[in-house]
Amino acid sequence: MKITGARVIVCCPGRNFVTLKLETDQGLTGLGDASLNGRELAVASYLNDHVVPLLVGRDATRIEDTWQYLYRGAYWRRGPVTMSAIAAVDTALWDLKAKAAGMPLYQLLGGASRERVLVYAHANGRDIAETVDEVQRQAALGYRAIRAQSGVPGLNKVYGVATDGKHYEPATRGLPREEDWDTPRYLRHVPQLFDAVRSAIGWEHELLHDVHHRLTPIEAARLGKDLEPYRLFWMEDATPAENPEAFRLVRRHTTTPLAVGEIFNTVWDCKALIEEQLIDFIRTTVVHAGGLTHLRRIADLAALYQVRTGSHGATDLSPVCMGAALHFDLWVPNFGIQEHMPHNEATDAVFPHAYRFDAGFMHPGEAPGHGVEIDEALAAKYPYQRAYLPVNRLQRDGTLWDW
Ligand code: EZ4
Ligand code: CO
Repeated sequence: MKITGARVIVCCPGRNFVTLKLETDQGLTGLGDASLNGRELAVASYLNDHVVPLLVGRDATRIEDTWQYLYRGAYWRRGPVTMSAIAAVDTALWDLKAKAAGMPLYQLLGGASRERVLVYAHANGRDIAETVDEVQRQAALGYRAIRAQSGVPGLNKVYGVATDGKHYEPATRGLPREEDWDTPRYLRHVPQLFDAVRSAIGWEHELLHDVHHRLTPIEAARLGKDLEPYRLFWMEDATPAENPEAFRLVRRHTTTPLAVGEIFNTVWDCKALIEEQLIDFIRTTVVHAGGLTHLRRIADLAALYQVRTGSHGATDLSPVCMGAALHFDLWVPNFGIQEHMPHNEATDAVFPHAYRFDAGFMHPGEAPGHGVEIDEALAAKYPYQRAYLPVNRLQRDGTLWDW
């Protein structure tokens, strides 16, 4: 099976998605997600200008060799743009191979390790009362695991909290929005939030929280300790992870489980954190960590240290990524949980898919391949719109902070 064509499709059914479509001499097509929030066109160019010319004429069945060719063969390694582009090719090749075999992709990975995939929902509100209501609403929808985020008194815009009282979507059209931040206010507030949530919902549901890289290691240690009574499933991105040693300090002080990795691109970003057992969940995802071929390598390293997977699954990863991720999740032996934010109706219409939600769990479906397609005519009705993620500044003096 030879690759005869490769096309990059950029569309914006509410937010921007970059999709790679491979065509073959057998008439089969394969899809891969290449979306990188706020830097979409860089990946589209990397693919169009540098990768597509390498693909045409290649043997589509040589997934591993193509991965190595694009990674080692580029000389320039790693980074989110490179690894998202490689991921798109890799995902499309797995899709093709599974379609050629007439099997759902999870069968090629080794078959199902479980019946269904545990997912967690997002609940957010402008204050604690609103968040508690939203947690209860998500529980009523059937979710067993729920991430809770709330506005912080005295701060205008906080990560994870919708401004319109609906779904949280961080990217905004035009130039980046500015948010403000104050660590002492946040640290006082979050334990109160989880106290209220546990009082309202009890102990049957798993609860999660995303710190979104805002704390220093000792502050993260403090928050982890303060949250111990509420038995979180995880505390996410408690401190930036460029310096993995920072997590030693957090780990030394708290038994709250730690999750990291949604912005990691390769196993090298994870290596020290996993080998030193500084984290409990690795959040690398198909699109930003080099595709299924590389994600599998990360998961296998993690398994040696009882670190489980918890892949990123925000709405800025397209349904193509979600479909591929669910096949991975159904197979991967050391599965932990999968993030799930439902896409809007327009996105679901552009990307028809076989995956489904039922009572707190998802399943990738039995369609051959990863089970996600693109309606190109519909996608063409939603052209690219410039959009950025927000930036964050300290309320006190305007210093640029981690968003
Ligand atoms: O900020 O996907 O856990 N989920 C997250 C997301 C990320 C966005 C960035 O594009 O942290 O909301
Ligand atoms: Co996150």
